[in-house]
Amino acid sequence: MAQTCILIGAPVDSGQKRAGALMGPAAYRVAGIATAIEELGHKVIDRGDVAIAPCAPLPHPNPAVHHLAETLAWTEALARAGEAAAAEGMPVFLGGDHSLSLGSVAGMAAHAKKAGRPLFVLWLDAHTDFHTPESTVSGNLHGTPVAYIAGRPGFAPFPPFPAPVPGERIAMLGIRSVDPAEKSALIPEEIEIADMRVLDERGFGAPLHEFLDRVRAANGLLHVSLDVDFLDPAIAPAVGTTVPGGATFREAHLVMELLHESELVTSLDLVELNPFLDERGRTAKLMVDLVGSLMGRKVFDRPTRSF
Ligand code: Z70
Ligand code: MN
Ligand code: MN
Ligand code: MN
Repeated sequence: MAQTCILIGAPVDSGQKRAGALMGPAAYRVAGIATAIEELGHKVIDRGDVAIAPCAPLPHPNPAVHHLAETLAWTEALARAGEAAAAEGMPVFLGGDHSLSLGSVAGMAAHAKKAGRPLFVLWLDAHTDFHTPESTVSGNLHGTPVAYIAGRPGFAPFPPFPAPVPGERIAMLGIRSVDPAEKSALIPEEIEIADMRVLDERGFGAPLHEFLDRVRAANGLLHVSLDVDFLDPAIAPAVGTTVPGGATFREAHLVMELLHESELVTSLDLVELNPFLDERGRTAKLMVDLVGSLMGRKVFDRPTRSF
C-alpha cells in the first residue's frame, strides 16, 4: 500500500546531557532517508526541521530536572506539527533525543481522538522511559515520555496529555535497563514488557504478533517509537549511553518486516541517534535501512510467511 510519509525534523537535544543528537535530522537526510522510502513506491514530503524560540529557564521542584522550558516548548511545537502531518499521511519524526516523543505522541493522540480511533504505542528501546519529572534521578527528560503518554500524574507544567493511552495499548520490546522508581511504577500497569529475558526465550515475532493482533482487533492507530539503543551497540554505536545485549541486525529487521506486513503503522519516531558518536555514518545508515524494511523492502515480493 503506497503511503505519503511526512518527514518532520526534530533536532532536540535538551532531554539529556550529551551534545550531538540535534544533528540527527541532518544525518538521516544525508543517509538518504527520503530516497530509501521513495524507491519503495511511496511519496515523501520533507517538512524541514521544527524550531523553538529561545527559552527563559523554568525551575522545577526536582532540582535534577534540566532544560524544562526547552522540553516544554519542543513538546508543544512537535505536537502541533505532528497532528497537522497526521491528517496528510504518515508522520516520521527524525530525532533528536527521546524527549521529542512527549510531543510527537501527544500530536498522534490528539489526531486519534479526532479520528475516533484508539492509539496504540510500540516502544522499541533498552529503557522503559517511565519516569516522571518528579521521579527522575538523572533529570534527563528523555527518560519520561511513556509516563506522560500513559497519563501518569507529576507532569506539570506540561499540558495534560490528550487522551492518555492505557497500559494495555502500550507494548515495549528490547528492555534491559530500568531504574528502581520506574520498576515500582510499572508494577500496577498493564503495559506489555518484552524484556530481553522474554525475547531470548520467545524471539521477537510471537510477542509482536500478539500486540499487532490487538491493534488490528481494535481498529487502532499505531505509533512506533524506535530508540537507537533498542539495537545492540555493536551494530549501532551512535548513542549517548550504550547498553549491551540489544537487538541484532536480523532481529531488528524482522521487527520492521512484521510491522510492514501488518499494515498497521501510522506514525514513527527515530530517536537518540547522536551522529557525533557515529562511525562513518553506519548507525544512521542502519536506521535508514530499518525504515526501508518498515516501508516494505523485502528479499522476495511475496509474503515471507507463505513458505
Ligand atoms: C535512565 C534515566 C534513558 C537513554 C533513556 C535512562 C534514561 N532511566 N537513557 N534513553 N539513553 O536517566 O532516567
Ligand atoms: Mn489520519
Ligand atoms: Mn528511549
Ligand atoms: Mn533508550
